[in-house]
Amino acid sequence: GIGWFTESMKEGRPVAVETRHLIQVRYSLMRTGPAQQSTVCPYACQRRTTTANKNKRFTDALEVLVEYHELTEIEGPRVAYSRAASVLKSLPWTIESMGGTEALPCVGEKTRTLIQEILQYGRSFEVEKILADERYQTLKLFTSVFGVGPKTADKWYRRGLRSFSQILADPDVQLNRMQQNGFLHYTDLSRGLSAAEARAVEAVVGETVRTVAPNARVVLTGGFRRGKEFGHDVDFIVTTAEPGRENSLLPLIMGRLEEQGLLLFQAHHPSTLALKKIPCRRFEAMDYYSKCFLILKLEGSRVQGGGQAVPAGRGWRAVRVDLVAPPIERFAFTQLGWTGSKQFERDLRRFARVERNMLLDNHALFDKAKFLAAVTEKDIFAHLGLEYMEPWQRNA
Ligand code: DCT
Ligand code: MG
Repeated sequence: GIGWFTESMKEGRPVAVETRHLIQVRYSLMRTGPAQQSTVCPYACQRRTTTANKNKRFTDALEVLVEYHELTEIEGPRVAYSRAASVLKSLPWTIESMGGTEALPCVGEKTRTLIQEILQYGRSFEVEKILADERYQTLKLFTSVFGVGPKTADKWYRRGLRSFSQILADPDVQLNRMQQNGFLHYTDLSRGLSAAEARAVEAVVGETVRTVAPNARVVLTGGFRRGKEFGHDVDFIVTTAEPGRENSLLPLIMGRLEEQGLLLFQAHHPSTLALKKIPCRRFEAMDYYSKCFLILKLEGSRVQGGGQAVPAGRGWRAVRVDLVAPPIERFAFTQLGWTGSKQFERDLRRFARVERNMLLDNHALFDKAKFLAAVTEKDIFAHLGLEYMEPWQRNA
């Protein structure tokens, strides 16, 4: 995947090293089978999870349950099903019978029933019930709009709204700027992005940063760094070695994108780092760095094989891009936090807290009151006493 490739390019490591690693992974896959099921580790940050999911038929079903509980904001089952899905994604074999599933960590009775149903009937009745549920379908539709979260979606649902046209026709619905742009660019943004499109965005953002801040560093993060083939946005970290300068980077970059006519939407959140107490204990809480959520115009000519990548006759498509600009001494924590996956991050923090009595977030790692500094992600894994995981092994 792109993340894997660009990683080795950026860090100047020969690709051969990565290949050797891959062979090692393959070798361990050959040796590991159902007999070793009991050795599956309970935390996602202890398991190597690539994008090659061998249990997709089960994890797709579990993800419907995760999404349903996310949309209806029911925390317990959401956490339980996310953990179960993540364990199944990490397995180097495909589950073909119930034997051994009771030994898997985080796989409880409900998940086992679901696996059994899928093995026996090819589908899960609970999942089918949810997929047919009007509330689920509506909340899923509404939250697919950029700027609309579960709370707003539920408010609209409770007002009796069921479609985009009803929302847009309702005089009492006030859309904020983000939501207006979400509707405006809905078709493009709901299509998701390919790795080729992400690479094109990386080139555009890279050129822009080099123009306005030649000493700044910009690196790809998020799902595409993990080697995903599709994503909903492209995430980048921008930083500079000049102290305090990171706060002026994003306005400069947005200004240059605007000049080029590429900026369709921007929401900038200046840093609140100086005001806040870190670490923050809630994962879902945003970090305090300067960040911006953008919609950019991506020209088809910039995309390799661009012909099919953009809508016919238009020559460009809208893409979602996030930029975050931490101070340089926080770079490693930001990179580890923003690379994801979300489940990997949740388990990293939980592992730090429960197993090591430490506190980890996107800003820092604390052992009691002591801040543990890190220059690279490897330093953070080492502080936690965890084996290093490459970004492409973090698809938990
Ligand atoms: N993240 C975080 N704090 C949040 C939300 C997300 O630290 N409040 C991290 C976790 C993943 C990473 O940022 C990127 O988030 P997304 O772009 O939402 O996820 P992704 O893995 O890149 O997947 P996709 O963009 O394809 O949905
Ligand atoms: Mg992303």
